[in-house]
Amino acid sequence: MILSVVVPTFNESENVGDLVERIDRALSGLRYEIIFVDDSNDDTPDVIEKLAENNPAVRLYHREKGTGLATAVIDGFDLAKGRYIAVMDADLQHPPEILRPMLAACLCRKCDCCIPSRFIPGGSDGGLNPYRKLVSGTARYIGKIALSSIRRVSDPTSGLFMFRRECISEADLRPIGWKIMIEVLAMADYDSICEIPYVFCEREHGESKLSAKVTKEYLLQVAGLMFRQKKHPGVRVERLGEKAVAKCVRKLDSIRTSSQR
Ligand SMILES: Nc1nc2c(ncn2[C@@H]2O[C@H](COP(=O)(O)OP(=O)(O)OP(=O)(O)O)[C@@H](O)[C@H]2O)c(=O)[nH]1
Ligand SMILES: [Mg+2]
Repeated sequence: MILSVVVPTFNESENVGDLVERIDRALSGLRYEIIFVDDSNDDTPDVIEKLAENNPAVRLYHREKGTGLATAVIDGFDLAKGRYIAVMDADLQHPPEILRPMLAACLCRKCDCCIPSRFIPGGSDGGLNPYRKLVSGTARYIGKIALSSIRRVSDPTSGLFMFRRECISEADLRPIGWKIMIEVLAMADYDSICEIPYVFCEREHGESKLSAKVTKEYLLQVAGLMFRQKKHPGVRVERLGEKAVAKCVRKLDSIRTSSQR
């Protein structure tokens, strides 16, 4: 299996159907799985179970006593079987169509990680209001000052990223905070990262789970990582434009087509 998509869910019943349909279309022809790690107290697990009945790629891990987003994502990592693991929110703010370009960029440029970015040409964070932009910009700024391992990446604090599963086989990932990507960037083993542009969308259904507690946990996480982070000397960071990404996708598609002949 080439890819595991880990999706943490908390009361996202209105979004998971569209999400699965769009991921299925985006990854057509590839062997992948979608792992929902769910802490919901509404009918989301029932909706996911129905989706799983019709789609063998869908897996559900429902936790009766949910312990939050961070532990959910790390549980998803433990369950993942793919050569690559992607993490994506369920609320469609991360367009599922970006998964194929992410995988194509990793394979074509031989990169350990792919981090889609709102802040490089072709990207946009139009899905956030001005207040949220300010909060999220400040959080990013603090993180980049404190942690050398995330400084080289333009968008290290979203919940959208992909990496080779082996990169975390020995990583000491601690489930604190909301921003698992910074934990992975600080603690995993990797040599290369590629960034590709993407457009962050607005949440249309369901409610945001963001709270003041999240900000406090983020600051605690950053403080802890200042002491724990690994040194990553000589990491190669490649920034791909839209044309380069399209070329990688064509390459992936052509390899797939010829291997099917
Ligand atoms: N398993 C699990 N998932 C969670 C939990 N809290 C949030 N999530 C999921 O994590 C993802 C991100 O949560 P959001 O509320 O969208 O947070 P956000 O994207 O930072 O905030 P918005 O921009 O306001 O949507 C979504 O898929 C949520 O369903 C939790 O306690 N457990
Ligand atoms: Mg969201």
